Amino acid sequence: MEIVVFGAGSLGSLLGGLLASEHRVTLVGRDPHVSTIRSEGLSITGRFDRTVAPEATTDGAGLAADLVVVTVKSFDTEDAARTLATGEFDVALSVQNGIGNEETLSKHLDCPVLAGTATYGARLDSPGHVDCTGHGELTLGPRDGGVSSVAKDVAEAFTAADIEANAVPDMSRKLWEKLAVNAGINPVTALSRVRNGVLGEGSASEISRTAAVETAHVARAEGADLSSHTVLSRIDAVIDATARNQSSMYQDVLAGRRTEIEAINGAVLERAEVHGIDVPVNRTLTALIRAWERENTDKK
Ligand code: KPL
Repeated sequence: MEIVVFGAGSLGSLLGGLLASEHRVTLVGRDPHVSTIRSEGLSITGRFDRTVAPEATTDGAGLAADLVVVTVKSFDTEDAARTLATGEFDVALSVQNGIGNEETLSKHLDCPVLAGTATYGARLDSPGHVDCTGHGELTLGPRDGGVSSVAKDVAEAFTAADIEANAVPDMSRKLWEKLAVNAGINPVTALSRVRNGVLGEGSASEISRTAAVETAHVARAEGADLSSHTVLSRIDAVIDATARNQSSMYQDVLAGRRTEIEAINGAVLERAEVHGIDVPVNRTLTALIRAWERENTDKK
């Protein structure tokens, strides 16, 4: 299969690198990561150990492939969609944090857009090197629900490349479940500068779990069948599977970069307001990360 991975950050590089063992892959990213991949290949360590040689480019315009996997930060989805619209793809798959990415891609692309969530832990150690810090799974399907043969084919393409992938009929619920996990883990690890595993116990863990439960409450108001019990067992499982991982928001804060707070806890707040639900923990976490961003980034 010809696959473009648009967004060679940590998760995009891990997925793209693994896919490259089995498929023809083009990674779209930034320098110096891209130029290092071109000259030395992409090395993957941690749960996997291999060096691969995908195509790599900083220019994502006018590309064509069977599948494009979108892994950019949620605040870059609109720009990515406009660039991808200059190329040609049979199917697009969003594997991003937050909700609403698939809608944004669908506005610009002619092909079917699948929703996906990944619970792999990944970290870009240095240009050309990604460390897989937590083994997870990829779940994907049509964003409006149901099973499609396209989703099954895409899942098979990932499975062939050693990535545990499943096509499921209830992606809307899965997206809310992932949002609850991210709302609980990401800002708490970023604010306390700890790896995911530290949230396995203690009072920071209580804050994470309450943020996840609040998110499940909002999800139910939005029509998703998601119990508090389900999100609690899910967040525990993800903390366990990615214990060694620095969450993506913690990595952003360490690098002084803009975070995905608006697409995660900010999105929970926004939907909660529509339904008149109070989400004090999500509100507090959003306010604290926003304050950090104001002081430390130019939000570029
Ligand atoms: O998705 C993640 C992230 O860091 O954004 C988790 C699952 C929390 C893994 O770290």
